Amino acid sequence: MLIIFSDLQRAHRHKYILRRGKPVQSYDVPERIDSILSAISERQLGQVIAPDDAGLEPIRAVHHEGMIQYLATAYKQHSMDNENSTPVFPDYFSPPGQRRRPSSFDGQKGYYCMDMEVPIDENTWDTAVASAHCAWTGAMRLRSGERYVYALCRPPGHHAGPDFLGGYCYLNNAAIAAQALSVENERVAVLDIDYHHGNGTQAIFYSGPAIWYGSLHIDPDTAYPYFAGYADERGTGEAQGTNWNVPLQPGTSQEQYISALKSLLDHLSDFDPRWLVVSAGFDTYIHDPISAFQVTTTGIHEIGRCIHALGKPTLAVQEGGYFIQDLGLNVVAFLEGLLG
Ligand code: Q9C
Ligand code: ZN
Repeated sequence: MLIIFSDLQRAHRHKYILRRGKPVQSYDVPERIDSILSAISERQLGQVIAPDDAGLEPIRAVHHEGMIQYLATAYKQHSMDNENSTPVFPDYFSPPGQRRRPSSFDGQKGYYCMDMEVPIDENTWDTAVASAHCAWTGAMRLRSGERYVYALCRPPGHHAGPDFLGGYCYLNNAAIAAQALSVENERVAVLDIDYHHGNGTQAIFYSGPAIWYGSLHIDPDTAYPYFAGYADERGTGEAQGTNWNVPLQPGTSQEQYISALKSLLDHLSDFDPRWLVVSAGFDTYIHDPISAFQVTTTGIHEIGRCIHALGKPTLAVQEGGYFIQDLGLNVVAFLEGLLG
């Protein structure tokens, strides 16, 4: 199988994030990449290639120009009046129903951000773009006949919406790939198996009938991203019925997870997409530091097999997964299942 990875992504390292008002270490550390790459080379899973430079066009297809410009320039604007160059965090947020985009930088920080887990530093823009280009290149390779591609993306993407950042995510890699696959309105399905709901991806495709979004995740009533991911969110207008959320309870067993996955895949098959993009997070893992599911490495392999059975050309895009020691093992277990 073909694997896309950019060394530029290694420079992405949060100095700290804020949790309950305190600076703490992020779970999204660069060592995650080493765990994945060494497992891939040990199992000789396939050739690792660097992404093509696609510029900003494919990013503009899913994110607002204002957010792109904000993200590209935020650190520079911030460090002009901060000599100690801390990362950028917002001080103000836009409340419900008050989505006016201010021209001031202090206002934009909150307008484009949903939480304190997406600090912006001197490397954020370049690494987020490199990550997006990995996913985009994967999409292009599918189009040119590759059957299975894995994009090793970091930072992850599925919490980034059309005009917001959040949950370690800056640019929505999977959405950028899905949009690039949907030329001439070809149907694309995005299946999200990360532990968390992909609120960004849902928001991007919520009114677009050509792109189906389905996700299994921890009930947002109990965990991040809290404000979306509920079962009654089904898409809007022409896209009514193309959004499927399956919230699962803390303690969900492997059997419960696989059986919920199989029913979601039935709906995916009914949509009959030409292409499949998987938002592949492995924070469902039983030992993950932020998971409350009971999925083992064997279960993750089984998830890959179930997706293989759909028989679609598939791009897997890396999202979460924070138990570093077994992350590579889990990625490989999934990809070997996906290959059938
Ligand atoms: N104490 C992804 O997996 N915060 N993002 C968790 C746990 C939310 C994770 C805090 C983390 C978002 C792509
Ligand atoms: Zn996650």
